[in-house]
Amino acid sequence: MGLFEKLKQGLSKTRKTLAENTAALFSGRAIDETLLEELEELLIMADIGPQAAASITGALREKVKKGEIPNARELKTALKTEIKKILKQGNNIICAGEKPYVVLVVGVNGVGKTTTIGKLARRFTDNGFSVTLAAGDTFRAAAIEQLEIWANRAGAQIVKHRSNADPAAVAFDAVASARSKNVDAVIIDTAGRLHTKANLMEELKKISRVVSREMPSAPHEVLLVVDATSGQNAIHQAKIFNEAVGVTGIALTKLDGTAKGGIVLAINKELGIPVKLIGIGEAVDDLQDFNADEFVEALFE
Ligand SMILES: Nc1nc2c(ncn2[C@@H]2O[C@H](COP(=O)(O)OP(=O)(O)OP(=O)(O)O)[C@@H](O)[C@H]2O)c(=O)[nH]1
Ligand SMILES: [Mg+2]
Repeated sequence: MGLFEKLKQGLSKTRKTLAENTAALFSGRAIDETLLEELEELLIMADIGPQAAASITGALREKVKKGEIPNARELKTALKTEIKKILKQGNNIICAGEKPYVVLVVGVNGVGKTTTIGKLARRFTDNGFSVTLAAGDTFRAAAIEQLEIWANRAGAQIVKHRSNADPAAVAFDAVASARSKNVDAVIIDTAGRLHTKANLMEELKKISRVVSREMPSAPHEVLLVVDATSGQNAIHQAKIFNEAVGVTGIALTKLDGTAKGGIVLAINKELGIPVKLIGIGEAVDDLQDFNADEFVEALFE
């Protein structure tokens, strides 16, 4: 299966709601205010968020007024164009610059941080880069074991301490070890934490601080992992993690399990943080770079 087919399959639930409902909406009806209102509702149901939905339908309304959208087919094209305008294309995550390239991975419980790290590590090693994983989730012994399994799968090294150790110390050691061995990338796993727990957010700040003590330019990427099925709560999470550690990109996971993949737009519109990676399954190759054009095409095809 090609990558685009895989993306389409992963997005099938969102696609079903969006494509089928818009098809029904667009077929043979006059493009009037009622239709635009129904469209706005439909976009909100796909979790595109009220702000993005209003801005999209607002832009379409203007075009309709100017006579630029003569028929339903043109409306679909115009809708895709407006969605693409909202989606920010971030840079892809690649190992570049001073070694090692340090990625700090954060997020609430169970969103897919460790899985995403495993997939990303594998992608790096497949491209010929060496990788060190930092077992910064010291909260549970099982978390360290889970990361070890992914390290083996990806051909990456792992730096770990015993459970309950200070995660900042693990991260520091991983970066120091990678520097001394000239390793290309370090990916730091962290324990899932509720964004509402201030002390746990402080712990994240400390990890970031300690890493930059060892390497001033690091972390080069702070990746917030967000579960696409969490809906509008994702916006709230992103806001608070961003305030704490300065999120540079979002990995949106479990897009294969939700009918509400529109959350990508809400995140872009309301926070301006680019979605860089998307997870469309549990397997090692179910990770893709986010590509705005492809994403929109896959949603409506
Ligand atoms: N369907 C699907 N499942 C995923 C995806 N990414 C992760 N998962 C699953 O989500 C579950 C949790 O994944 P983890 O990687 O352990 O999540 P985590 O954020 O590290 O969890 P904690 O460390 O406990 O906070 C696992 O069963 C994964 O297989 C995805 O893109 N699609
Ligand atoms: Mg984990």
